[in-house]
Amino acid sequence: MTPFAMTAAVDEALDAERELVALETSVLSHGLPAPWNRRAAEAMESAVRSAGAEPAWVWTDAGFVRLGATGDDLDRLTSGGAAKVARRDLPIALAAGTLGGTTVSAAAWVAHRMSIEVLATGGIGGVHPRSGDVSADLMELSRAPITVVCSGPKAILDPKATMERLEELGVGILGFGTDRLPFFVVREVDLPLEHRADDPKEVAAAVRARRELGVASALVVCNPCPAEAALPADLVASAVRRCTDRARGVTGKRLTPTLLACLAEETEGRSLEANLALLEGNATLAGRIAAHL
Ligand code: PSU
Ligand code: MN
Repeated sequence: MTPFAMTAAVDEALDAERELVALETSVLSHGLPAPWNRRAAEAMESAVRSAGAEPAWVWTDAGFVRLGATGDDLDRLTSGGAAKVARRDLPIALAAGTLGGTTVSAAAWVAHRMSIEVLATGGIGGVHPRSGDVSADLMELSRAPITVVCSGPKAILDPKATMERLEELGVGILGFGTDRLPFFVVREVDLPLEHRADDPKEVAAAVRARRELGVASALVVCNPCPAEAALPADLVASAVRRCTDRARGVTGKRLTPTLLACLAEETEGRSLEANLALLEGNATLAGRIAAHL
């Protein structure tokens, strides 16, 4: 029996070879509080569909890796009871029947396994300042030949150290409409990007070239947070400094969700507005790239 279970919509899209966009679900289960997570889910789904592709939420439940989610499924994923499932946790979560939200590392692995080429998220994981914590997203991006549309690394991370790791791991980076690194809720920071695309078609061409070459690492498309929702870099930097202090002693999987919750508190909810806006923007761009493949 296959360990994958899909909704009818995802099944039909796969059968008809219609383009799909994989969506990680740990942003729903751990990255955003209610009701923001449910709103993000709806906004991302309609964004992918409007762009001409089918959304495929990646999650685990009752012994299956699930692709696609109904409204009831999304209610369960956003109501606080789900585990955070990284790639290494997938077999264990399956065996235990865990309800789980997948991180980028797990969703990237599943997307590649199911031949889905594009994945959308908010911000990828990376190198945390001081604690020595490094997200499993980075290693997985080095061996999942997919395209991840994000707004750069999450603003709770060390952007420079994260970019150095991505270079070492051979992960391709494309700025979308920018020459500088998008930094999650901050539109961009002063780190130059070598490569830029201004049109989904250009990204699709790079995806096809990667496919033809058989290069095994991911292409990360860094799409800046919409200007009207983005936060000033200095405001976020000082909030993150306070949060990093407040989160001292928090380890493992809880670190990123703890820092994101703290960032929301320290910015009086503005980081949530920005997170929602960039998730929607990334889902749209992912759908448009997929539609060009
Ligand atoms: N993007 C968001 N919010 C999130 C995440 C991404 O806007 O919460 C999630 C992704 O699932 C990413 C995870 O893979 O955070 C990183 O967690 P960690 O640092 O523990 O690897
Ligand atoms: Mn970690």
